[in-house]
Amino acid sequence: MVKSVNVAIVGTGVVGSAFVSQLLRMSSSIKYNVIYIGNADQSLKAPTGLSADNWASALQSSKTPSLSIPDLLEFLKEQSSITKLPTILVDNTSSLAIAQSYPKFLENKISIATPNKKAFSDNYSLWEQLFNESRKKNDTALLYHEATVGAGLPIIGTLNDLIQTGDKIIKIEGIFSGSLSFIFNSFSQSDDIKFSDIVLKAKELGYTEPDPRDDLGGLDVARKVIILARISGFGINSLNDLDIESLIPKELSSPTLSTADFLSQLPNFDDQIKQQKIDAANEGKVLRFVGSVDLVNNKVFVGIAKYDKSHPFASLQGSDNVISIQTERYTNPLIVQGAGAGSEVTAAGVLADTIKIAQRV
Ligand code: NHO
Repeated sequence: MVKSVNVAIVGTGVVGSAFVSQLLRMSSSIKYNVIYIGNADQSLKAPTGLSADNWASALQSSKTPSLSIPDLLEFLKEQSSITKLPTILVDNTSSLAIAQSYPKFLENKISIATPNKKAFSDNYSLWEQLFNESRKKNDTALLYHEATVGAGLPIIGTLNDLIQTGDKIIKIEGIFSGSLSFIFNSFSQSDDIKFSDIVLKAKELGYTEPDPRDDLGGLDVARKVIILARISGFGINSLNDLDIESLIPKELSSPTLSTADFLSQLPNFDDQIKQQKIDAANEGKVLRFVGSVDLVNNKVFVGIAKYDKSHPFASLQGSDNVISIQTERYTNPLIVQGAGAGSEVTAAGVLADTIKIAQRV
């Protein structure tokens, strides 16, 4: 008999759209019944005849508003009991409210695959609810979040495998932001290039968030670092416990400043970061925006660091991510490198998690 699972998808933006298309195009020995697709406005409940080519127009013309979280939970429970099939919720939003409701879905035997960092990098109490021992022992529902760090790169799975096989993590260090990777890789390429010009270029190429301050502030990197630290057993309580070195000049940190005004005033601060670059070059080094977790000294760092030109972080290309994991077994660090941002690779990371769940439930 063919194995079947129910799949409910919330969020159809950059990642969600690529996810739905990849899922509907995939050929598999498991049958994935899409029972719900919704975004912040509309939804399709128990749709039939969906294909990779028609789902977006079907959703756009739907008159069904999206379900509230409690209604979605009830709908999924009802569908599971009618179809007698396991259900997977795919959260492709960045909603904190949805993230906070994961324990409820899991308690009701609904598995989750997600690139949403909120559940794993917010307050530690939510992390504990999701990963405590009793849930691990009784879990009939699974929770996978590989794409919360490094998009589709195998980082979280690798880290979990190392820990579960008894290795001891010593240090994790990496370039975790596609946009900041591009900005610093380009900045180190020439003496004349201005930092503010690269930020503009990164925005034009679609590497940054619509407001580049969301990348420059370092919060996205900090969330990824918290996730890796927690998996490694370093229980950081919240984002407030981290010292994040923001690339937003203090003078431009007012939340009322528009994106356009921020970008037009950023050139006034080019000299500051240029001097940092010159100082690093005088030591034969380049600047990179990194995150690190030092498990020997219980220290976490998010900010600019200097690396020798021969270091793997110095030779990174484009918007790639690189993560180095040093352990008792891997005294020479294990290094994962490749595209760490973008809709297709991120969606593929979420889809790979969905497949793993479908195979295991
Ligand atoms: P969008 O495009 O804003 O889409 C969000 C969708 O969620 C919309 O359809 C919206 O209607 C829906 N939504 C919001 N609230 C909802 C609610 N309460 N109920 C139902 N629907 C709701 O966001 P993205 O870009 O598609 O991102 C989706 C998730 O993936 C976010 O959690 C994001 O953090 C995560 N993610 C995205 C990316 C990316 O490339 N866009 C990456 C990783 C994770 O690898 C990427 C990355 O790290 C990029 C990073 N900026 C970097 O490294 O430079």
